[in-house]
Amino acid sequence: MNNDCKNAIVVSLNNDVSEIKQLADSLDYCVVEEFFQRKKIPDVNSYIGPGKVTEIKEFIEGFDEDIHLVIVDGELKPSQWFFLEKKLGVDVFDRIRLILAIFENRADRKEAKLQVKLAQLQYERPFVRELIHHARSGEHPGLMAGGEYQVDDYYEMIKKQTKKIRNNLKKIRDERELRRQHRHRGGFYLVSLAGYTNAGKSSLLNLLSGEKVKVEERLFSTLSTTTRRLKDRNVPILLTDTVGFIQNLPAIIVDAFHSTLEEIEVADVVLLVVDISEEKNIVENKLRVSLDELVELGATSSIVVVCNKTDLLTKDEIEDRIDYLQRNVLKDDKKIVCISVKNKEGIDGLLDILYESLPHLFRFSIKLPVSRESQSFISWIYEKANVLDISYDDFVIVSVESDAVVKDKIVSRCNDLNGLVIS
Ligand SMILES: Nc1nc2c(ncn2[C@@H]2O[C@H](COP(=O)(O)OP(=O)(O)OP(=O)(O)O)[C@@H](O)[C@H]2O)c(=O)[nH]1
Ligand SMILES: [Mg+2]
Repeated sequence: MNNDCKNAIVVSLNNDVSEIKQLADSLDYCVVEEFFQRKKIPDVNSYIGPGKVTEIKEFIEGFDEDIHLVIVDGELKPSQWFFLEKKLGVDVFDRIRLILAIFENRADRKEAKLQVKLAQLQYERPFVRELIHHARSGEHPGLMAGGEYQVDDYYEMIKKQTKKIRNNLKKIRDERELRRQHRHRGGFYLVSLAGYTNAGKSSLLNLLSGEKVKVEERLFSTLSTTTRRLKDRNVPILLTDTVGFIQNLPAIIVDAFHSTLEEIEVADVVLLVVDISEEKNIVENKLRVSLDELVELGATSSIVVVCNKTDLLTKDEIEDRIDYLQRNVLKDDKKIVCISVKNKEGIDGLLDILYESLPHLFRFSIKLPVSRESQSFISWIYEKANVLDISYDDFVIVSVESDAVVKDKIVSRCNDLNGLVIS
């Protein structure tokens, strides 16, 4: 056991606590005991039921070390959270509070810090309301055991801070949008790495770009997007690493991280990275969660499913899993490729599929009369397409690279202006 870790207890209404334990571990908590409550519907007052509360309280009192945290694998209502903390006398986190604490711990850059803060404020609002209620009835002196603020003031402060953070994030988001447009116009294809946390997205970014983004066994190592140019081959591609998905990713996190996740929405191709080495049903579940998340985010571009960590399986196991995923989850309408970032296997195959999946670009030239209308049309072309060359003489000749939709628009407007498409 890791001596630096703090002791925690997990309580769950499901049988499978592996993910919540991994989340606890990511925050340096050692789970010293697991409690299961076989209830279909959570108890109104305590979520886990009064008998389980007593059982846990007795365990905490009888344990020869301090228990620092009780983690409830579910979503607590503020009243249930208040009830449990009061009864058990230790901090109680539900799944969202735990994920938020991990995000807080990982946030490195300014944007990620603001995004986490925003999600925390959103999360805390109903809890503060609960505390106000108890403070008014004399049951609770201050807030979150701190008591520095009067609860009413704190509630007001949350509202003000939320507004300020939203404004700051909007500025960062606008800058990101400008940068993205600039890159697209510069002729770069945008490719995003998406997928469940710990699948190997950052490892793949590092391998494909020669970068050294942080790679860890722990969940949610990446909270800030990193964009790097893909090395090898001549196609200009920018790869973006993104925040990992998790089952029931709290809506407040999706909301707060919207601008970062937008990188997935606007990508020309999404590489959906999957850890194929886990148990078959876990791989299936995580793939489903990830695909649903992509639909939620409105990622309509082509998706390539990249099954990573093949080094941990035999050839037969890999074939069996791919066959299973194709038949049960993907239904043959998605491209799939197997790789091992660790052993650098399958990377050429991945790049081939990636290049095939990029939206096809057309190169052509148009000849326009010199006029004010042509000038404003050329400005429009600069905004929508990649201008490769432009020359002025008796006519203006513009060489352009664009996708099919923009090409159709350019040709049609060129004809309206009595111009010519020359190649
Ligand atoms: N065996 C094996 N391990 C791998 C491979 N690729 C990545 N890993 C390991 O998987 C773990 C997670 O890798 P990351 O690249 O941090 O995963 P991620 O998807 O970026 O994770 P988050 O940022 O947390 O969402 C690390 O311990 C990596 O060393 C692989 O091909 N084989
Ligand atoms: Mg990562």
